[in-house]
Amino acid sequence: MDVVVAGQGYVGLPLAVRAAEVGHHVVGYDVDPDRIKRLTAGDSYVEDVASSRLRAVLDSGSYSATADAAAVAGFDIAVITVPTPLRDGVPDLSYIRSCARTLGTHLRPGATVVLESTTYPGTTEELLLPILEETSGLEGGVDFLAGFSPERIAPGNARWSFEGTPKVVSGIDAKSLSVIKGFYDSIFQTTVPVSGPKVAEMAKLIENVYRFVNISLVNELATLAAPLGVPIWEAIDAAATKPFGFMRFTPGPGVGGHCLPVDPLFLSWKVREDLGVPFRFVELADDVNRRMPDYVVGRLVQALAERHMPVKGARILLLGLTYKYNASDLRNSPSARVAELLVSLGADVRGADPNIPAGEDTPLNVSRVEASAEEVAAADAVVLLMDHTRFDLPMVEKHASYVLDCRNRLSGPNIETL
Ligand code: SAJ
Repeated sequence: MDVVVAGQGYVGLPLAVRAAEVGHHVVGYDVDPDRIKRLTAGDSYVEDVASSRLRAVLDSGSYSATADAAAVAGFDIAVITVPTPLRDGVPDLSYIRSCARTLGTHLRPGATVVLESTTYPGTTEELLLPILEETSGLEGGVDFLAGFSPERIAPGNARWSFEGTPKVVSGIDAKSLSVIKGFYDSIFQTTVPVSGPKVAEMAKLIENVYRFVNISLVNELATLAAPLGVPIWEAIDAAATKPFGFMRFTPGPGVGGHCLPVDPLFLSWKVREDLGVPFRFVELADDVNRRMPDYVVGRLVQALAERHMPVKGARILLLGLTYKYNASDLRNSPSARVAELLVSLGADVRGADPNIPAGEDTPLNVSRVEASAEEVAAADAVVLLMDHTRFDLPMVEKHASYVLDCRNRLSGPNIETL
């Protein structure tokens, strides 16, 4: 099929390249000219898409990248994979709107549009469809087809490949579902058809609300277990030996990323907006998770006080600045709030993260250092925020005078865990 994938980020690029590899003719459309320049040069900026794969589909002519909206004309199926961020707690669907208008102007009878961007239930039928109809003059379900299919990208997940992860698919009507399922059947090993877009939109949110709430549960447990004198990590590991009815989550300094702290709040916003009531689990989970950086700093101030050391002027080394294990992504990373609080308390804060390229500027107001024995030994306190494999943890144990270990990886007389 002639495919357009609108948005060539960590969701759109893997889909576009995979679709090209299985034989579709794919145009990767993105409004960012720098991205198009890199893609056209065969330089992938998405960790799960090797540049060699990108070059192969470019060379075969089955994939091309463009920022020119006119180049999307003539598509059989267009997939929207643009960001859906929160702006001050309110869903920002402006990228979906502008993309829908662009696709609508080139929509031909018989074509199909699929939304993949994570959003609240109702977006496909109440927001996307009307824009496509207004800009094309065509009627959804009659002249063109539409549906929703959530992304399940798990960056760096070695266990589940892109095409091996089951894909939920939906359509605004039976014909739409049939065509959309057929398209994804050509790419994914398993597709899961559901009765309509709202089911698919909600399924995705359930997946991430589930994680968000369960992570906040163990986070709150950690803040209660410490004063109760219960080693929470050991207790969780013991609970995790239950072979059924339990999934292990672990406490941390907070919940970062572009999925978990965002997607659940789309649902709680929609519930308040439409029903005028709170979605209490999500709002509570958000409150607990947001307070974890503050809890970490509180523990650190307490530990320094026990060592007769004011936090003002104390030299603090933060290890692990990105939001996820072995990932280079800083978005919504809890380290930013930890650093901000410590700087506001007058501490001398340094940060080390081998996953962030040396020259890359970080939004954190910390000076970037190497995780060297000298830096560890010179710190009045070390905070292990993210236990990347590239850290030499035995070295940290050996040289640190005190560590607040937020990932339960270290042991020794000067180590405290969250
Ligand atoms: N976190 C904890 N404790 C846990 C698990 C995670 O504190 O037990 C923290 C992490 O440190 C991180 C944040 O939560 O700061 C999010 O972690 P995550 O493992 O959920 O990673 P994400 O944000 O990349 O989530 C994505 C999601 N994928 C999609 O939305 C398609 C999520 O549904 C996946 O399960 C997850 O990737 C994954 O498993 O890789």
